[in-house]
Amino acid sequence: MAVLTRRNLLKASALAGAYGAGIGIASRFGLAAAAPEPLILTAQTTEMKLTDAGPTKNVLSYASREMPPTIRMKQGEPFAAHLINVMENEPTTIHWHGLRIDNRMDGVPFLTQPYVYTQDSFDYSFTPPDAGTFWYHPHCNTLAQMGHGLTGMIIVESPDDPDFDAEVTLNLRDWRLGGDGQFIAQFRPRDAAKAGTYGTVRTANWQREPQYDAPAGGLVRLRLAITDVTRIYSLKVEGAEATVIAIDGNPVPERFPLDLLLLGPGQRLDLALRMPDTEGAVATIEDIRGTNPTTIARLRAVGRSLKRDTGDLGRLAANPMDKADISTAEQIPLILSATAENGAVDSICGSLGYSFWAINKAPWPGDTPDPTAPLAEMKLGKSYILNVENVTPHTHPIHLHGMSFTVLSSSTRQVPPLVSDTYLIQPDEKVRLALVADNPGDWVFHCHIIEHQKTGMTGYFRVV
Ligand SMILES: [Cu+2]
Repeated sequence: MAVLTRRNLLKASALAGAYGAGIGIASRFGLAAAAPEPLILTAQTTEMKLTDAGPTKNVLSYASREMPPTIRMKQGEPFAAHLINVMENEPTTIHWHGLRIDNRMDGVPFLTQPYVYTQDSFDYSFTPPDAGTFWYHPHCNTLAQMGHGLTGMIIVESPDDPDFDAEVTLNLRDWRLGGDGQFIAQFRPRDAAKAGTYGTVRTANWQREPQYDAPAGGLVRLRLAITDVTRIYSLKVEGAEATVIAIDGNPVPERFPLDLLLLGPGQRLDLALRMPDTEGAVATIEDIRGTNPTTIARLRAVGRSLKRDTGDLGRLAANPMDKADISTAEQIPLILSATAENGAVDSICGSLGYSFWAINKAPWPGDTPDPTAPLAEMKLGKSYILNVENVTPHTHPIHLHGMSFTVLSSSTRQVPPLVSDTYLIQPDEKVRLALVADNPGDWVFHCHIIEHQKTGMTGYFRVV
């Protein structure tokens, strides 16, 4: 848990003044629009039955004895949330993962806002420019707070969304629990220096292998988010035809049948699932990565077949985004490496106490008022190509805040031109990601395996 000192508190309140004065950026994403009634999100300690061993204590959520709510927003319409922090000795923030919103709403302590201390609150208000499947989580003491429960899903609706017969949302995550159902140490340093520390109990929507009913022969929009701090999934559906329609909130250029798709922490997947015709038939969603294939959830066909056809589904509209000008784009090299240099700096937002990773040889010292210099300064409106190279023997879901990129090419495989905020980069892979620097502010770029993020694999871009 974060260590609070008087000195840190004073620093934070001084910063609060600086942020309160405003950065003076009028966002084209419509921060000035009238804010609606805010959704109240109360970060709190609760308990929850996650295993057969009885209720797990010290679970964190934004609701009592429930998982964080799935938040529904409308594309292009203002949204507001009032975060109240009643967790004990836990400063927090909310980051809206994948939403290209005003920098002051991005939820990164010190960089974009002061942290929200216990008994304090913060008002978030923004207009989501993109439709799709997104999620939200704290960006302060992230491993502990996300590990204990603070990960929720966001659905941004578009009036142009095609018609489905049902929608199922799955928040996929693990828990580090002992045999008594209580939390054990959130990480092991030797694992943080490798793939990360895995949970012991796997859940979908905080349940083990939940089953949902859906109309037989109907089309289900299945929205998945990997909100775990560590686990990479290889997804497969048995017993139903599953078509990939969107990845990371953005429609895929061409739909394709789901077959062993790898998705890392932070990533989302939208599937069009055509349910079996026979009442009672079950479709199974599985993770087949590693040696033990696991059932994630099941969908059971109910009623007489609707006899729908996936081919009848209208297309998802592309999200509004400027296309990068490749001919004039400036190249930014970004090398993801392991490093043992530099110690971790103690931080009010939690430090794991180790430095194992770096971007361009600079390990992030932690969420502090004095982070390292930006990885690069970008000019507002200009095009850039991020040349990301993974020289580690591990896979990293590298995530950019505030802006979407388009995948141009990979050194190791054929990649479709996906629009995304997260790229799962394999060992020895080089990938080119193109973007227009269209959103001013300081935007974090980090690995979403939270132990990697918190032990060095973090940096930021400054767009001015
Ligand atoms: Cu990583």
